[in-house]
Amino acid sequence: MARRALITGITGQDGAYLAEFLLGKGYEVHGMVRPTTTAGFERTDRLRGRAQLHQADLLDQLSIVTLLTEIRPHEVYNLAAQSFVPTSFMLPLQTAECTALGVTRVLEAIRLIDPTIRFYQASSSEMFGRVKEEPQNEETGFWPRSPYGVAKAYGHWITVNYRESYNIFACSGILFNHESPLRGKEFVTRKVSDAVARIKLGLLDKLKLGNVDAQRDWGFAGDYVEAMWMMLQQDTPGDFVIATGIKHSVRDLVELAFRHVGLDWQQYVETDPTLLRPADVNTLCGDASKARAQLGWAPKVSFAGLVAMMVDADLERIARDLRREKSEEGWHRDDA
Ligand code: NDP
Ligand code: GDR
Repeated sequence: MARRALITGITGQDGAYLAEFLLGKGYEVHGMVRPTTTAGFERTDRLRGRAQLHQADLLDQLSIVTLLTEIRPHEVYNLAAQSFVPTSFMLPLQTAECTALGVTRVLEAIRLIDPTIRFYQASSSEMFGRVKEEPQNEETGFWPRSPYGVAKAYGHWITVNYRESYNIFACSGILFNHESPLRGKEFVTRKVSDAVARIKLGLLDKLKLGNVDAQRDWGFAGDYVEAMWMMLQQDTPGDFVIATGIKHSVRDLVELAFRHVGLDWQQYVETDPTLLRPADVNTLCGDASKARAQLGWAPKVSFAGLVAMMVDADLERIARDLRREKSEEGWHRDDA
């Protein structure tokens, strides 16, 4: 009998990659979708007929209980969150309700319905914030710098607490930034790849950014979802940092992305103070030695490979949309 997995946040970037990965492993995949989804179904359309989608909300305890009772999954991957850092400064309470307390709601449902369900919590390098050491590992202390980071620190510790208190197989994956062509356009890598493609195609002439000195350890989402699954296949649960161990600045990212299409970034990029955060995380770089040793996990896609993949995907998508618009215009002219 196929193993059943429930993914919260299946309409997000990681949800799409994880669903595809689990289907490839022969899982019966179920996804939780908010009736008021903001991400929409663009990413889940490709899963149609292969993954089953169900309505529920991390803000609503009974909806989660009902869902677990219906599906009775073997594994739950809690990827749902208000995940954009600037929004967390604007909506700190909504962020806490979803990104922090939402974790407890899922854990409570597991405790009530079936404590043998294996649980993965999507924790974040944003918990390290103003870093206490470099690189950061599972023992590094937290100093979150945004309501989002604070909410994720709560989610991490409640996961540890339910493991220690109730013996639930609960793992916290402390994932550093991971990106892909499916990344939301509000995040800096995709904002850059989308703008570079538009500039190259003559549809845009400026790209406005905030803190270009910020440094991040960027990896490929496809590599990172594999680590989530690996954590739940261990004999004992634990917490793992997932990262490449290499950091780059936003400036490096921009330079590389423009160079990929033969342009000089300095002619197109402007800094905009309104895009600066009340407090930012200036540098992050992860040490994934534990994951390498215990899970046998290692990233496969390099930073340069990731940037090229994202810019090429946006070039292709936008050029395709342009062709479609032109051919539709042609149809309308013929009709007139
Ligand atoms: P996305 O923002 O792409 O996806 C977040 C998902 O959460 C969406 O499907 C969204 O659905 C869903 N969601 C938001 N609010 C609720 C709610 N109240 N109830 C149910 N679902 C909700 O994030 P990613 O895929 O990039 O990340 C996945 C997880 O990993 C997140 O928890 C994120 O914080 C965390 N993380 C991500 C990292 C990264 O670099 N990508 C790094 C470390 C951690 P919709 O809005 O459509 O309802
Ligand atoms: P982050 O990702 O906050 O690290 O959170 P994001 O891509 O938003 O920012 C990374 C860094 O780039 C700087 N920056 C800009 N960021 C955005 N979004 N837009 C800009 O115009 C811009 N200019 C500079 C930011 O200041 C920041 O320093 C992501 C999310 O996926 C979280 O959910 C996840 O937990 C962490 O990664 C790990």
